[in-house]
Amino acid sequence: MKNFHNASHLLSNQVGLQARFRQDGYLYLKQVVSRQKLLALRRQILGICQKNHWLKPGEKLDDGISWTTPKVEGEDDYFAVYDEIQKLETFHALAHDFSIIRVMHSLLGASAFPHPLSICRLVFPDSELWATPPHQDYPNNQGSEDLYACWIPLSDCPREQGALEILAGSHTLGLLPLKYSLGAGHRQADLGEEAAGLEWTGGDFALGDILVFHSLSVHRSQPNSTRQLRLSVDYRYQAEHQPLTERCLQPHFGRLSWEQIYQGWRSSELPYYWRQKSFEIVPWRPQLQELPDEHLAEAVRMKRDFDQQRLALKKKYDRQSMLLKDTRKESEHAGEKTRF
Ligand SMILES: O=C(O)CCC(=O)C(=O)O
Repeated sequence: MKNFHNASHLLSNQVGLQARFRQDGYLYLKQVVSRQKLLALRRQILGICQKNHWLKPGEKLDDGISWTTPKVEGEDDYFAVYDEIQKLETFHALAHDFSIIRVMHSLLGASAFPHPLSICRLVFPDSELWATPPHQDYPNNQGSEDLYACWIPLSDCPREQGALEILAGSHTLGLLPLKYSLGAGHRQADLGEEAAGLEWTGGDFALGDILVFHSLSVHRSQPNSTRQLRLSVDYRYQAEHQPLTERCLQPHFGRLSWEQIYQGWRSSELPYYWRQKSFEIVPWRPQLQELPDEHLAEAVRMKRDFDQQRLALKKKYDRQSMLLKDTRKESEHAGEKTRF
């Protein structure tokens, strides 16, 4: 696979930055966002994961070592953690960080603003069937095609931890047909002949690096083959006076209201900031997310494989927990003996 082109040297060259983005459909920018801010957010999120018994007891919180059967979007256990993350002011505030806004201003003009729909991804090891499939963002957001995502890992994120990859130049292919997939969105782009000449590009991210990409750029992630949870956030930006759909103004998954999310926030400027922006709300087009009729058999097969794999994994993780409990009991017992 080709390595990302590092466009960091173009950060103060608007014409150059725009030309690179037009050519590749993405920008890989190194050391853009404050590592301290990202680390602080990471710790808040891992604190929530720890409270919900997702992390290995006795390990450093910052390492985020996973210790439970993989959870995936849509499950109650996943949402118990995710809803708490959605309430974090720092998580939503990061979308407005000047380090990112500056890049979006260069690409989209001075009116560029983030959608309030902010996304955090919690990607477990041992869940390769659920790795993000190749897809375009446009069918999930709709509105303006000039909608650019910013993907930010909340740690160093080498390829093997499931870093995002881009099919460079795929934004020029137009909207691709869909087929079923497990993983975020349950849909993947059906990459036809036209995509055959394009190359997947990727790389190892360091904390502070970002990936910006076009709503038609095909992207995917590798499975997470480390022991750590892969934490990342993704935000989307567009210029004012462009169309957008109502769902981009709602919290991700629509489980909480903004009132619930905003409780206890310190900033008075962040809540409902988008109400000061001008844009046209356009209807959602369900046909852009439709799957071919034949997808059902494939969907059932994939889900069955996933369920079987999870059952085996549950046994593995339950055994690990038992072993850890036994070891702890033994060392407590040994401690008691030496005290007497
Ligand atoms: O983080 C991931 O694995 C998926 C991210 C993604 O698909 C996106 O940002 O659009």
